[in-house]
Amino acid sequence: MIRRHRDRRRARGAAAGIAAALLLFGSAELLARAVGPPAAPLLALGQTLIPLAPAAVIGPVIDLLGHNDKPVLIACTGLAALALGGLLGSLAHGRTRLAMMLLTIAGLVPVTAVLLQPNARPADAVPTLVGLVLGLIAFRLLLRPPLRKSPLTGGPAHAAGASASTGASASAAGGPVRQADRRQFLRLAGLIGAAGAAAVAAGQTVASLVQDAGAAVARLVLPEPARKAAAIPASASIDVDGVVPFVTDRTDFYRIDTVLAPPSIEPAEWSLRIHGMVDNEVTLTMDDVLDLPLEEHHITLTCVSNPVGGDLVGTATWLGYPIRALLGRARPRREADMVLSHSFDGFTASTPLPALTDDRDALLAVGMNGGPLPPEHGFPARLVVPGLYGFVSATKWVTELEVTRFDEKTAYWTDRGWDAAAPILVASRIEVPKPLATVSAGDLRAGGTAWAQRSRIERVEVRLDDGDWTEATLAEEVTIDTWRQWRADFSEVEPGSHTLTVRATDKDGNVQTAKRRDSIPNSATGHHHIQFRAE
Ligand SMILES: Nc1nc2c(c(=O)[nH]1)N[C@H]1C(S)=C(S)[C@@H](COP(=O)(O)O)O[C@H]1N2
Ligand SMILES: [Mo]
Repeated sequence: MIRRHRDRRRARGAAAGIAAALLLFGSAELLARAVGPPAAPLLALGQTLIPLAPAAVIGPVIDLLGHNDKPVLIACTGLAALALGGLLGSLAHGRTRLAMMLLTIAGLVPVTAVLLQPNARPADAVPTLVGLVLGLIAFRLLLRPPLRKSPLTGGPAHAAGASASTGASASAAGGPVRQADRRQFLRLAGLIGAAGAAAVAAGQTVASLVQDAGAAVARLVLPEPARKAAAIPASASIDVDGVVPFVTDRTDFYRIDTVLAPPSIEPAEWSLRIHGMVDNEVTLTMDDVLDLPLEEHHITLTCVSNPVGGDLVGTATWLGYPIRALLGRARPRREADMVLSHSFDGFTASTPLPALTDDRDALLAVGMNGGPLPPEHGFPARLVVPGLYGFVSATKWVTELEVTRFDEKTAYWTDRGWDAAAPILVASRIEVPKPLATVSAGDLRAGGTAWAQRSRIERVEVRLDDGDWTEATLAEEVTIDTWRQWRADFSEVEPGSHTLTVRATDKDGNVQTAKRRDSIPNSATGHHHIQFRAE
């Protein structure tokens, strides 16, 4: 009996704890919309966890979840918070005050996470604090002692004839009262929980609307380029249905970064400071940048985490100013060998100084495919450096270029086990047919993309099953820094299962290796192959 009684109180405590947590996050997320994005506690909690993730789990998580890693992280954080609320609530059974204390301590964790955000102000803690107070009040109300308990206090419960019931006999004698009491509890808990859940949902919806820095993006008017990129010839696209477009649409461009929501930065408040081992520190505002003679360049950007055959690669027409010229103004000292670029969100990348001062088109970019940068691709300004993976070069929301040395400073990913020196390796992938597709037997036309920025694609070869490597037809090359499309025709493909494999060779004669390795520390290798059926 006592045991059942305790179990019930535990369950009740757990439900109250979950409802309190829902209310905390729901009301705080909603209030955060009025205060600003850094104030949102779920985002802040998730964001605080990201840099703590051990290198060994980051690669597999990216492989497994790809673009879904962010929503999954937020959802897991939310569920963990609810579970903790339930656990602490269940400890209450009778000791409500202890549970309240533990819940308060737990509730201060998201408050701290909010305050740890790179651009948080004290006011950003207010929504979560308000949510915490509301959650605690709800918890207290839900675990209020039952109405009937003691006959001495009198009250409505006695009508049901439970006046003699105390202690162990309570559950036997107090049926209808207890049921009424439980119904009342469930109703209240349900109400609070539903209100919290609704608030979270509303908060997320509003968030996606408000946080879209769309308005600021639309207001930024870019100047005509002083030097336009040559138009992309039709012959740069191979004639195969299903091969991705040569220029990647802004909305299709892969996104990799460590922020759960892109920061919204007003161009008027943005500046870039070039400092460190320089003779002349330089600071530029957005107006300064827009007054410079900007250049347009087609550049293919790639992520070191791209799995073999993966889609963490894209080509855009970037508008910006050569970093070489900016560094020329700042005059790096002779002993410097690296530029540590800093982002508004705290991310850093270490780029070898020569890659930013040689003749390649390394850009401080403000435009992408004819418009400003989208918020998730670095609005209002980012770096784009041909020939280097994004993690050592392509800092989005860039705010500082710190001229320094590799033996003095390290960057976000190099601190987590990736190599500091990471030139892009020659790579190729099959885009048509799709993996596991069914095609007609007989003639087969395959197609895809290959890249070897800074070197050029010299040759692409394709192999059907265990056959010989056959040379693919290459589309026209646009620049040394863009990918290249290919096509290969096969005839008399027999009905049944087949494997298609691709490999590329760059202008320096480097043949893409068949040796499989992981993306950490400096990119995955191996040939991309797919399976398909002919019928
Ligand atoms: N601020 C910031 N910039 C960043 C990153 C980041 O996590 N934070 N990721 C880098 C990595 S690993 C890559 S591959 C490119 C991806 O750029 P994209 O998201 O525009 O495709 O951005 C780079 N710039
Ligand atoms: Mo990356």
